[in-house]
Amino acid sequence: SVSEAFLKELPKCEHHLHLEGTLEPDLLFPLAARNNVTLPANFPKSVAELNATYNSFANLQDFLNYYYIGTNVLITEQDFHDLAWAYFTKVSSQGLVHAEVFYDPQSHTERGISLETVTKGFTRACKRAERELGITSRLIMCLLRHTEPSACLELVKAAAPLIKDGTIQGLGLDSAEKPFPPELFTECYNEAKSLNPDLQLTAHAGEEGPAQYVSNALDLLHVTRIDHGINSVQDPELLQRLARERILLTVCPLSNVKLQVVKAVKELPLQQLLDNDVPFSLNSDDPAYFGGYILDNYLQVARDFPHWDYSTWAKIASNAVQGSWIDDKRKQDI
Ligand code: ES4
Ligand code: ZN
Repeated sequence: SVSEAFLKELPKCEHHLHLEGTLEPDLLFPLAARNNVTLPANFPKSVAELNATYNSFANLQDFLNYYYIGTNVLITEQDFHDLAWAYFTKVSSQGLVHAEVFYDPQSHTERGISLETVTKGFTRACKRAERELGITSRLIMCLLRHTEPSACLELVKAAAPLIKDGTIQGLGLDSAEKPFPPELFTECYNEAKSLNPDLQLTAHAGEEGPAQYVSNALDLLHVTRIDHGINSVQDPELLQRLARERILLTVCPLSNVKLQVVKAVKELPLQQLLDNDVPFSLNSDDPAYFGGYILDNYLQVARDFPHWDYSTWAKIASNAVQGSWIDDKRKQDI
């Protein structure tokens, strides 16, 4: 087993982090008050009550119901900046050097908050993180798969200027996985990629959904990365393909336990991925909801896979760097 100090110092990259999922309960209530946002009558009334609620999600949908209520307290550009900045300052002390972060524009535009307001706030925090903390980042816009594909296509079209000018550097697909398979969004992905060939593509697949969703995301959306992807182990041929094509799986250990995808981190097929040479990174998903940021995820995996030595951890960290959407110079520097 390796030391906590080693894991803390290990240069880490985050590839699966929903910025809206960094909204801590102790920021949610003050923001609701400041912005005059009325929370639902049956919503927990205190930070303690909310934390207790967050400790017992039944599944992905149960979590998402709270997550979307939480997003409603974010209103101004400053709110979005402050949220992301709080995240960057927190993980700066956990050895994080690079973050590729998701956001869900539709959860804001449907409330009358403009795409520009949200994107400007988050982008300002990303630039500040590079300047003041040395953390590089990429901004990934996600489509909400529980909404109509036509609504997602509208978002892509509205985001065209931001995709063309590189403000948005990646496209993702999130929210309730089943019964919304990747192929519903083929046109959205094609359209987005046609706006800027440098746009990077990823999609949530194989968290609650089957290995077939992973294959379809690769074949039909042409993604080069898979978020979660752990159900890929149901299909040995898919595992070989992931290894051959160097498709990174962005695994989220604490999330998988909190959403009852697995009973414990030690049940995750991480050894199987290593044995098959499938690259994966360890990530926090929605840290304010799942009880841990990037280092907490590394530490829990180390506790549940105590036989992994320094070279195994160096391999995991190196795969995370290699799978990042950064140029070779930045990879070297990390
Ligand atoms: C998410 Cl864990 C997870 N899965 C799918 N969509 C999401 N949005 C925020 N967290
Ligand atoms: Zn996610």
